[in-house]
Amino acid sequence: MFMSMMMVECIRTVYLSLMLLYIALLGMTHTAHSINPRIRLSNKELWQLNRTWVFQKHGVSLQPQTMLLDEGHERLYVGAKNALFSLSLDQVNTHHAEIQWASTDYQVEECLMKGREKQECANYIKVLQQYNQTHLLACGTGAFNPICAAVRVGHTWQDRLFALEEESITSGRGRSPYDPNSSCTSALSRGELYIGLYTDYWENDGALCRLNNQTYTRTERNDRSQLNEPKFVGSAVIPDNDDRGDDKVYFFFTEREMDAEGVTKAVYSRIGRVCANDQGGQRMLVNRWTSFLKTRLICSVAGPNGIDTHFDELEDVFVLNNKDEKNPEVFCLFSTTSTVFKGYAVCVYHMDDIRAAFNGPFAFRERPEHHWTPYEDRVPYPRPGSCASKVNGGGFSSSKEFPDEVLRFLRSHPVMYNPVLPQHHRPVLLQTEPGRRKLTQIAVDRVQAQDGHYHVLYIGTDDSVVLKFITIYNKDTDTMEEVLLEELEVFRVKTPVTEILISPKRQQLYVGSEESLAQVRLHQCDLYGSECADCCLARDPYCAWDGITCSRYYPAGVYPSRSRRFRRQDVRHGNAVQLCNGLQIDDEKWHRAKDRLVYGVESNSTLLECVPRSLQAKVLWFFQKGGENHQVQGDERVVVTSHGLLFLRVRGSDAGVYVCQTVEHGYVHTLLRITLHVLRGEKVESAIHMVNDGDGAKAAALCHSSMGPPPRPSISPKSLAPSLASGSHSRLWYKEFLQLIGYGDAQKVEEYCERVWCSDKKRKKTKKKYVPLAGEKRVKGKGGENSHRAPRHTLDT
Ligand SMILES: *[C@@H]1O[C@H](CO)[C@@H](O)[C@H](O)[C@H]1NC(C)=O
Ligand SMILES: *[C@@H]1O[C@H](CO)[C@@H](O)[C@H](O)[C@H]1NC(C)=O
Ligand SMILES: *[C@@H]1O[C@H](CO)[C@@H](O)[C@H](O)[C@H]1NC(C)=O
Ligand SMILES: *[C@@H]1O[C@H](CO)[C@@H](O)[C@H](O)[C@H]1NC(C)=O
Ligand SMILES: CC(=O)N[C@H]1CO[C@H](CO)[C@@H](O)[C@@H]1O
Repeated sequence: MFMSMMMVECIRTVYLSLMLLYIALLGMTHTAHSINPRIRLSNKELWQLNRTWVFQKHGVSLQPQTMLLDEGHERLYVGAKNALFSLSLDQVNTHHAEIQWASTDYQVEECLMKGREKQECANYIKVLQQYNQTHLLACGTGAFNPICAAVRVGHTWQDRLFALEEESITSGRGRSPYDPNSSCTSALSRGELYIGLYTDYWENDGALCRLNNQTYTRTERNDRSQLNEPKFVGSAVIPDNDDRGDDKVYFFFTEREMDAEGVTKAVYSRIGRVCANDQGGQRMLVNRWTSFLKTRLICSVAGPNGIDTHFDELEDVFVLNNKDEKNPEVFCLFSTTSTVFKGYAVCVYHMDDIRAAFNGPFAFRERPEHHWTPYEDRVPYPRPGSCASKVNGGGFSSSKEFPDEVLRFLRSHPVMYNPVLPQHHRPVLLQTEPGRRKLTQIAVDRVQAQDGHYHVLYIGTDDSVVLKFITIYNKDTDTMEEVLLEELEVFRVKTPVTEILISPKRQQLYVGSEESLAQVRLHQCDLYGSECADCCLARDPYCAWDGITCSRYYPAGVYPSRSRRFRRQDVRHGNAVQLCNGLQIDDEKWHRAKDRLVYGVESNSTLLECVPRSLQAKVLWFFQKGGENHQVQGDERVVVTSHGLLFLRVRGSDAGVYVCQTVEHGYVHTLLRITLHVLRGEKVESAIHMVNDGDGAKAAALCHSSMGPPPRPSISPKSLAPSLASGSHSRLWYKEFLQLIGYGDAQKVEEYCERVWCSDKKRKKTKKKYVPLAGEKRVKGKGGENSHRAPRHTLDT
């Protein structure tokens, strides 16, 4: 009885703390960030805009596990199931080369006999590194029997080489995991492979290793204080100073913290490091790291009541290289470890802070049940974790000469006391809405804009999408602003993004998934709109208003001086009012607003469409009466929807002029003026009868006069002009009209029009290649799926 009450109490506490966590997340110091991207592009739209290319093996799932960018050879290498591909960086779907590297029948047979699934018994490439100028190193699972080989790529791209060196095939044990699904990370520097992986069949031995031709160095086997159920996420070789002997290898991983009973509990994200030249010890720690240290990576947000919410599950790492190769910026994508609540955060770490943590106090605890404290006694010399290098006095030519005392200390103190805190002590990006998509991958570009440089974050999701963000830190308020610039659906079929590589040189993104590999251009400035305000409001650091269009921004020297004078860009504030208002006077703006005529039928529903290009703009409606504008607030009869103003039952008194305005960052834009005419019910009835009775001659005449291009947007003054016989869009007029008055479903109307009015040939003539614009979406028609492709936004193009 007592026990069960305790249980209930315990569950309640857990529940309460989850609630608190959630509330804390809601009340965080981030400024309100819009959920909508400024532009959302479907996969189809990306294609129509020529912004993407896709590499796919028809009928075969690609299952890329590794991707490697080789700007020197202008190729993208992809390690897949039983195959390696070399793709053109220009256009991934052209001129590809392929190496088939399957396991032998015997190996597959053996794998199946071990009780493995057919799917697993194949050679999945898990390691792909540039070995030297002419060769790659490739390692695969080899149907649970890892193998490695050298791949010849030639000196330059002109060699057009891509071939496996058959004689170089060797065992890949310790260089590739056995299981295709196993986590694994590797880096290659000066002929040495640094790798984090599970080295054994049963996935018991997680290790960080260095391998070359002759030697290997690794973490201790079965030592949970070094690694405990690690998940390997990333790795990088980063120099400390100009002495190569001081180069460090950093590993990013998660592991479980052990409690007093040795029972594993919470997951932590870690950064671990070793000296690149660590040769292991001489008498002790033979073939073991003499320099391995690790510490915790913190990515958390402070709640209003002092309870921090931690993002402890490291999902992906991106090391953004700098001109100063010693100081790249490290971007980490985290999620929460809670199974109830999923939130995501991106934190940025500076090398100064990382080094400071490793140079700080070692962590120490008397017994496992005690708390960690900073170790305050004497630390032996040379300081444990330092490298055998000239910079460190040059007293040791190799780690084999380190005193036993140093090695013993290092083995008993592998953890640093200070964690690494992120820049600004907070995430730069936060996604806390439960039920949203999962975030899987990150890549980052550094972009120079007029008002400074920005990090553009590309984040892959589990549903085929790449999100393009910038984040802006406000020093005065100590807050972070996230701007979601674009949401790109890079794959046609919903699938998780498994890898993102970026080529700043080519301004391209290479995105991998199980099925295929997509290449996507980083920006398409003209999509933001054709006016200065559209461009400024977009706040895309790649883009600026050049006086004529929204186009690529180049920092200096590229523009002729004349056009630089007209250049407008304000990434930080998106202040279009200030930047663009001089360019068009208000009066002129008024006249630029399009006029529309819309017919409604008394007591029936009518939609006044107005969809701004920007999904972030707020739409306001005004009704003009007696020379004044009255804002339409909406009620149970008149609803302000995201597609426009919807009258559920039109009344005669609704007739008049409606103005659709958008407000974004204080910038007011009048998009449309719609004049609504309300028709009396009986008149319409007779019109329908005319159509139903099949006034063939008249209908045919209408068809012949409807050879013009499809009007856009669909409900335009012209297409709705009541002058039936003379209108150049009569057929469309009829279609719209019939739909408008709620005649059957759209499909029927379409069929009816086809049958009665138009031959196929004529219809083809009227078809024009149609490129949809951002923010454009299809809506459901009144009677089910709307089959016509009416553009649903009404900005001038
Ligand atoms: C895309 O490319 C094709 C062929 O190269 C071209 O015909 C088409 O106009 C392009 N579309 C756009 C939107 O640029
Ligand atoms: C990886 O694991 C998932 C789920 O656990 C499974 O569906 C998939 O087939 C595995 N992949 C391979 C290549 O074994
Ligand atoms: C690169 O490595 C391969 C394999 O070890 C070797 O055969 C080749 O000569 C090396 N190439 C260069 C340019 O060093
Ligand atoms: C491996 O070592 C052998 C001799 O130990 C040497 O001849 C060969 O070139 C080395 N290969 C590489 C790839 O370093
Ligand atoms: C043209 C027309 O009047 N259509 C419909 C309008 O709404 C009434 C009542 O909802 C219907 O009876 C009409 O058919």
